[in-house]
Amino acid sequence: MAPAPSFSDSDSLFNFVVRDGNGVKGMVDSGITKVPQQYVQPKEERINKSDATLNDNPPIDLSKLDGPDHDQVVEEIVRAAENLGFFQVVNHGVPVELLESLKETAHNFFGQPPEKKAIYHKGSSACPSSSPSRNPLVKYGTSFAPEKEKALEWKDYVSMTYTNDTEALEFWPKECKEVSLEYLKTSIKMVRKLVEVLMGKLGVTLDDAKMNALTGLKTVNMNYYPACPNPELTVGVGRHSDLGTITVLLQDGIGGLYVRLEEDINGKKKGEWMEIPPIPGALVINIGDTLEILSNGRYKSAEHRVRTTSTQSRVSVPVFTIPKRTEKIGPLPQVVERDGVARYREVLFEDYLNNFFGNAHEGKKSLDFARIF
Ligand SMILES: O=C(O)CCC(=O)C(=O)O
Ligand SMILES: [Fe+2]
Repeated sequence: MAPAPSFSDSDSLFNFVVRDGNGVKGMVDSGITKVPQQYVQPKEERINKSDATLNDNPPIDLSKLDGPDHDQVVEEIVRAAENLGFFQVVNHGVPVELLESLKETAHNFFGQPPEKKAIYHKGSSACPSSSPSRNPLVKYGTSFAPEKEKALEWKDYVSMTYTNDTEALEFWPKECKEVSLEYLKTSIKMVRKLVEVLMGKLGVTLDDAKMNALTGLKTVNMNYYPACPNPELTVGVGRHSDLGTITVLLQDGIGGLYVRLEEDINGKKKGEWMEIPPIPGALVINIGDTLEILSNGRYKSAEHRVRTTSTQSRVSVPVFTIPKRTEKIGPLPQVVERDGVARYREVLFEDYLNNFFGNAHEGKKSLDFARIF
């Protein structure tokens, strides 16, 4: 790995952090005392803690789906998906001890020397994109779309795609493969239940093949947000919605995840930001663009973002469930018939995916790709 450059010019910083795979973590460890210009967000994107309210909705107890309160829990899930697109769940079937191991594992993974992580970084000198040994299922990186962004995001990540258990255990980093796989498998069970509930409310029953098509691409990410010398100038993740069907998110106890209200709800105004507070043992669920499109806009893909902190490094571990690339996604016919109008066109999911990853984060603009104006 190259020695830490002075960061006196923007190319040397970009090369060090992005190209050579040192990440934000490597830059922080090199001893910077203030945030480099490339990370300074335009004023309108900075996060002011005092501008947000707290989302104090209690978490939804998913074990009650199997008991006499089933209908009430279904209502809670549906209402949250329609209003905010974000909610928290407990008794979700993912062992609580596993959640603790995942957070610890994420810290350990990112705490490794850069050269251990850079082998998973496409195009770095440690792993040229032409290399035949390049790992097909794992990607380590920093920010979201560094080549396209006006300001970089203060985040490193490792992304692990699931094909089957054997390949996960063969290709995923040995430091995190076991816990990540167990997390993915237990989370997917919950996702299926949630999708069933949400589709059921739309009058749609999905057979196994359709459920697999809508959740066929599964990824576990570990996000690492190093402590930041100027949190008021940066973002951990900029405003975006997730592209898939449902995201399951484990956040640690630090906080800093915000969701934007798309409509006035319970005395709170459209456009306001709400913090989703950490709740020990709970998981955060959010609706992605795919479910918004399928439901013809009834379920909200929530715009969200993450702040950084000056004192501690934050980790989060999302599981993304995403349609298969070959799937065509559009509003479900039953819903369009009822609504009398289709608000989105049908798109090949591969095209949606390429558009999503080909652009910097910009709120819910990703949905414009499918929106009928
Ligand atoms: O770190 C978080 O809390 C959220 C991360 C996120 O939004 C994402 O990875 O898509
Ligand atoms: Fe997200």
